[in-house]
Amino acid sequence: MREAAGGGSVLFACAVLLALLVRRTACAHNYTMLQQQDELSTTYTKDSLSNFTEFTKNYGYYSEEHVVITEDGYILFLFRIPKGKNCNGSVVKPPVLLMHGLLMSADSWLDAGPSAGLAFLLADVCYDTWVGNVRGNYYGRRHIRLDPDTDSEFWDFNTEQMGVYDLPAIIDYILQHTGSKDLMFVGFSQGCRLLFTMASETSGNVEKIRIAINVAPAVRVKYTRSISLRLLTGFYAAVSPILKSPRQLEVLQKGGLIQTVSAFICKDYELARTVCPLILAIIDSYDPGSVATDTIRTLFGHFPAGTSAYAFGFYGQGIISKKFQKYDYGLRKNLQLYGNAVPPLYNLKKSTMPVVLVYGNNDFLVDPRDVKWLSKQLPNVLETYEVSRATWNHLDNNYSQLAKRLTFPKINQYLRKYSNRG
Ligand SMILES: *[C@@H]1O[C@H](CO)[C@@H](O)[C@H](O)[C@H]1NC(C)=O
Ligand SMILES: *[C@@H]1O[C@H](CO)[C@@H](O)[C@H](O)[C@H]1NC(C)=O
Ligand SMILES: *[C@@H]1O[C@H](CO)[C@@H](O)[C@H](O)[C@H]1NC(C)=O
Ligand SMILES: CC(=O)N[C@H]1CO[C@H](CO)[C@@H](O)[C@@H]1O
Repeated sequence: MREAAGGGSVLFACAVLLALLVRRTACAHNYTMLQQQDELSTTYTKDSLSNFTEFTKNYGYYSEEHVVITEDGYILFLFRIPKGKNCNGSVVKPPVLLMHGLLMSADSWLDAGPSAGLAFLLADVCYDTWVGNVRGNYYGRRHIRLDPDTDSEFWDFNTEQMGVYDLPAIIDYILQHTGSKDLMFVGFSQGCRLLFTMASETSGNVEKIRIAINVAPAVRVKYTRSISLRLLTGFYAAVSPILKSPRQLEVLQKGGLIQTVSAFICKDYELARTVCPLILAIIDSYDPGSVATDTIRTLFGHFPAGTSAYAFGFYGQGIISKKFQKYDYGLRKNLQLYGNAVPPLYNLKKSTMPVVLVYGNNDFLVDPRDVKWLSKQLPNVLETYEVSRATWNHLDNNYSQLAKRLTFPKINQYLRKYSNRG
């Protein structure tokens, strides 16, 4: 298993070396041009250094910061764009909640900019757009009692706690604040996993979801094709029981080695155009020309956004078990907790809200076969929609310039239909 982490690091180191090489070659090739562009194209983009509210302000959008405290004491930032800059009419009801993916944050809904970032797009067609965060990323790194830098207990969570505590707290906050009795949910990847976990493990919450749109839902991950993700999450699944200190338990955080180096390399226009798509391709599959170079320069300022070793390793467990089941704590604690040696399955039949599933054929993280399986388990699926681009992959959902044409219309179609305006 040491080799597994080694594999990830070796790939990453290769990408870094390649980056430096391309940079040198490019320099030799047209030094004058680079010199002219250097000022603008090699510094960090303004957006990559911006937090959510600053980012929206960079484009003339007004947004708000809210704070949600979960039942178990985690303090999470929740953002809201109450009305987009280009919305002329009145705001559509009920509110819409966006939940980000693994190792991401609310910022991932902005990174593609106002012409492709879903938070901008939705706000511009007049949805009251709320954007959540989960415990462990840089907007969820506080607790009423625990210190993430010194208390290991802070990091003692996986996606189950995010689904059981974070998501219901966020939903209740929005409903209370707006006086609405329900909301419309749009999740990406892990965001969808939290929704189905909440439905399975809590009661009284499904009723608060008028419709749930799930883009590349990471629920069962039996067929995940990404080698690097398989290796890395498998590694964490194996070693997490022996990790102790907060420094070991917080993984891939903002300001950590991987994020800092990626952001440093990819801020450079030339490298963002040539090498950084390959870094993304190591994680996902290759879809050339889909993600704009400036988006790449920006997104590594916000990705990876950090989580706990257990939450990360939980995906590894899922890849190994090939099931959507609860966390495997090992024989002794499983018996104590579940009364069974093997963790029980999550109950997908309890997800009775209307559901739309959206997936890409070339997604190496969330495989189409797993999405089709999910579609068969759920009791109330309205549509399972394949994005009409053969090379559409996982990260395109969040970063592609083509999202406005390829996924947004489908999302908007259902949100319209289920909104009060209809
Ligand atoms: C280098 O860039 C300059 C400025 O953009 C351009 O005028 C010139 O043609 C380029 N030279 C080569 C060899 O590409
Ligand atoms: C975002 O930046 C603004 C302005 O610098 C600051 O006031 C605010 O506290 C920041 N918010 C978060 C969540 O970091
Ligand atoms: C806003 O108004 C303009 C001009 O009337 C129109 O073209 C545009 O589609 C409207 N935007 C929305 C989001 O309704
Ligand atoms: C910021 C960003 O690019 N968000 C994308 C996240 O995923 C949705 C669903 O596909 C896209 O439409 C958004 O553009």
